[in-house]
Amino acid sequence: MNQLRFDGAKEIFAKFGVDAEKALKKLAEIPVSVHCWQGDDVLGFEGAESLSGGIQTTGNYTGRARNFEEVKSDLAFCFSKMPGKIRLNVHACYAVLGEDLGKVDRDAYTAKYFQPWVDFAKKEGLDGIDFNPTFFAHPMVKDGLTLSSPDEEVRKFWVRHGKKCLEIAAYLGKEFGKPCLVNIWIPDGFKDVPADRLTPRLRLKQSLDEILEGYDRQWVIPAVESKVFGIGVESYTVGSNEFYQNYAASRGICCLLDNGHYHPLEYVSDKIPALLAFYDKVALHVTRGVRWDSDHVVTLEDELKEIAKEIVRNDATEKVLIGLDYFDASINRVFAWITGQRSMQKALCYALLLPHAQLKKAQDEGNFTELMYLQERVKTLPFGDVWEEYLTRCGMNDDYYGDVKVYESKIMKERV
Ligand code: RNT
Ligand code: ZN
Repeated sequence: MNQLRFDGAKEIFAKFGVDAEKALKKLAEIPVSVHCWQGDDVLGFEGAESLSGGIQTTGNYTGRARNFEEVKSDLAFCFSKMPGKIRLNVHACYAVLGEDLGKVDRDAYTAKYFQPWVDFAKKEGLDGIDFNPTFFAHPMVKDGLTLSSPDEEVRKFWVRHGKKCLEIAAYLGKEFGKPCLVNIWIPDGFKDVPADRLTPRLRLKQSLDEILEGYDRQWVIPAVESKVFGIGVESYTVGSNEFYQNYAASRGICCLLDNGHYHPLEYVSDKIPALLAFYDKVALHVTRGVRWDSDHVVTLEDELKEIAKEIVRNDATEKVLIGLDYFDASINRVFAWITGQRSMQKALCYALLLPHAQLKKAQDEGNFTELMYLQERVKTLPFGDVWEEYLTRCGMNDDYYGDVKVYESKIMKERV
């Protein structure tokens, strides 16, 4: 049945000059970095009881993972339902500290605390690990500031943390033989109108320079993630878009675009090609902001398709590093994890099946009537049949809801 539908779909796509077989091959090669922080509401393993830094999970659904074992169990379940090439994105606050819990602080973290993650990722056959320093949910965040703090003790603590994370990342990169993306996001900013907008930025610039001194260029790809505002940090953000784009360009590092971090009518799909004109790598945090940076689960909506199109039609699948960043506690957390990853894959599948050459030709020849015709025409081509065939080839199918419910009742409901 599936096969028949796929054969039919293949013929239809071929009429538009698109090779569905080729698309499926390509889809299986594009890595998506899955964030480790969806299953436990971004709390990590250091004993944090709440989140801070202007970000928030809302909801109280049963089954939050409470420790490394539970996170691993949930992730392993999710990986069995996530098609395609997967990397794992680990935050420093997920250090597996063992006996050192409470004794070793973030400015002294080393690779050994992440070895259990390496072992897990290898066992799961993942493509590699990406890494993130954690500049939030910690007593050394003073007055909401970290790397831009006027308090030298605070600023230096976070610089040490950043440097340690780059060392850990070099280890992770080497372990998998693939460079490790290290994303720097800090919560620094002010709730109300600041008296000085420049000096905190100059301090951030200095801190970043100190962190990046002598990092391993072979195995580490540093990135900086900007933002407009956060909860309780509404009036001023030190790490703004302009600040980081200029910083990254002048230092030869990478920008990370989180599509929840811009004004509602600014689109990351438009920013990707703007940056590709200047950078050889662009990193993404794919999320779904609803009215604010709410980090709703990624679903297959227009902007996600637009983002995927920019990656595919600019032949940038190796230049754009795709990572996921959402956290929803109001629905089953493993369902959320799987659904977001599948949505990203679906969007890429959709984009890989579009007749980009024809569309581009119409644009370049000024045939805007034909362009609109084609753009509308391809929207209803049987992409779902190709997606289902992809899942079949990955040993999966689209009926994952039932399995999630079984996992929930057997494993997650016990966590009270
Ligand atoms: C916050 C940023 C950041 C975090 C993660 C947990 O607004 O998006 O990327 O979500 O580091
Ligand atoms: Zn993000």
